[in-house]
Amino acid sequence: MTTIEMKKQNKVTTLSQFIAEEQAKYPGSSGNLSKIFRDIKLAAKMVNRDVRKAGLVDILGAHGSTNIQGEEVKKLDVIANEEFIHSLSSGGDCCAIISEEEDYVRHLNPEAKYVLAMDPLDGSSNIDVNAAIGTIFSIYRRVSPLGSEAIEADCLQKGENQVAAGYIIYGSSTMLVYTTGNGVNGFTLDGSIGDFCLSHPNMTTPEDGKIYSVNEGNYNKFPEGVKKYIEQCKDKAMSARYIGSMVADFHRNLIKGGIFMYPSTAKAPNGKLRLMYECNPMAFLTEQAGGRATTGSQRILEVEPTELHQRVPVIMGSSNMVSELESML
Ligand code: AHM
Ligand code: MG
Repeated sequence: MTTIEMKKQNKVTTLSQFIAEEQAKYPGSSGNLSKIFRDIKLAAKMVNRDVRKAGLVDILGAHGSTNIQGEEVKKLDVIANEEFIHSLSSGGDCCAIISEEEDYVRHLNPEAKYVLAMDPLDGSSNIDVNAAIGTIFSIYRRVSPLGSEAIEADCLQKGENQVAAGYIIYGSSTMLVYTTGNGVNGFTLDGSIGDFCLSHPNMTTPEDGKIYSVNEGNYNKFPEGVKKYIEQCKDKAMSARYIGSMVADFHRNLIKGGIFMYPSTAKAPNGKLRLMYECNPMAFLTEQAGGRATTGSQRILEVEPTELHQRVPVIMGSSNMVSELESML
């Protein structure tokens, strides 16, 4: 049945309808969070359009600059960053945005009460090879008073303070998956109506899985416990699945069950992935889906951030798998 046919039978719930219904459960709600989702949705559709036509027009490849971590910035990264910032600043419901692609805090409406953290286009090494990529976002309520410029403490909050988090995966279809702390729901973009429709209600991740996702090229530099765990995965003939695009690896494991990790290595003791833009939002989603997320020694959501682009080792996914690895560290 097509979405249009389902709509005729009143079987389709769009993202906006779903959010409005959720908001109605909180009569005193200001609706600002819903408006941020409206802006995220618009930007997601614009990025989706650009990702889909990237091979046809000249927006693939390097931008010619490097971001603050010294990595090459792709053109599409820059475009996605601009599209999200434009949509969220026009909407006026964020007092600040922090982005993996930006060196500093971007101050927006001082009267607004939310801060948004994002990785506008994650997995960028996959852009040129037509593999799945994604956007990751995370929303915090500011701690400083309304009416003034956001301060560092607004932007550097523990993951457990997130009021919402989610991602958009630009894969074989485009999906937006999010949580506001009441479970996880997934919406698929139906191009024929130009809207995200509820396709994966109440997503939960299996307690156990058969997939392990890690860049095994770094194996020799992993901590001994991680090496032992990987050997055990092989002994059990589990499936190794690793695209190198966190959103895509995460999304698959969320649905099928599995463990995703980017552990510390001798060269990078804090791993590669960023706490504010990648680990915290994914950890919130993981826990909301029934899984676990840890650095190996601490729950990700309890890590006290000290800088915007901070990295942490990450192990997340099916709860029994994460606990087992943890016990080996
Ligand atoms: P990016 O934000 O520059 O795209 O880097 C993050 C990506 C993740 O999506 C992915 O899990 C990881 O880097 C892959 O790194 P590696 O190629 O070292 O395995
Ligand atoms: Mg990233």
